[in-house]
Amino acid sequence: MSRWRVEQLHADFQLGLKADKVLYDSETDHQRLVVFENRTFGRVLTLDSVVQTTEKDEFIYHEMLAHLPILAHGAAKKVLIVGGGDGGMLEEVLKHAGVEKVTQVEIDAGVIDFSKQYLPSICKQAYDDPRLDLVIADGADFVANCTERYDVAIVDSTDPLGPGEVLFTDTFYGKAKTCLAPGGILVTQNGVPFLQGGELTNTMRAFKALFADAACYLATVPTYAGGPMAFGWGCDDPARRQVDQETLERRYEAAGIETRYYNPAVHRGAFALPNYIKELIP
Ligand code: AG3
Repeated sequence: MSRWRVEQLHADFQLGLKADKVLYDSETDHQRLVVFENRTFGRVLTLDSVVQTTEKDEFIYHEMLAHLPILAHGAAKKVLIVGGGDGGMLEEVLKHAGVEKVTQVEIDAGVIDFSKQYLPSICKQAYDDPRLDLVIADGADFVANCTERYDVAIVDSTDPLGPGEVLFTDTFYGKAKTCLAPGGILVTQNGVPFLQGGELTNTMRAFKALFADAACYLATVPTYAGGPMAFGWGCDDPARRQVDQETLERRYEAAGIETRYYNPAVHRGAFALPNYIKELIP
């Protein structure tokens, strides 16, 4: 028998997904983890009743947070992922042969073990890749003590509730910046601005104080309902955001990756912001 699962994220707005079959429902040390099957979206992962990813639309979010900064950088060898236990981000990042090392810092080992078993179509064989250095730790502690320098750092977090909250603070962003190599790029998940405008405002205020170039870009992910999702962009080299389409096309071709959302025209266009979102940026 199918039942509706309702996301409990916004005070005035709910997302309901039919659960044709619940495959898993349990508490880890950090959060409640559920996976259910939905006819349209495939397997759906929720943490504390908030949709994190689904088999059918995960490509949009993961491609836009992985390929966009890596191709904008042009020579990324070391990548840091904070969060992302489902492995979808890792899998996209590892598609780049030029990436020599990926450090992934995930607070919840339970999500990783679980994803290997229940979401293999999302993480594929990513966790077996020898380029991966997997660290089970709090992302905030990790960036505060990190001695390596990364070309691209991706914050693939939950929303700022529960374990993900610290990943939205000015302190965290400041420490994350210290993990970047010169000209390195920091990208972050910043929620759906129509419903979570304060999140974007706060992050953009922090980024403007920290980086020579602070911006955000957008992508529409069906199960992150309420309009496009915003991703933060911070970099001390403003040229990285201005790379022209022809150069991006060349890099994309050379990378030899297949994508279903990302392409260089979408990359450039993603930085065009509607006025209601511009107004949220200090
Ligand atoms: N993390 C971002 C989920 C955000 C959902 N929030 C929302 N709808 N505002 C996804 C993790 C996937 N690796």
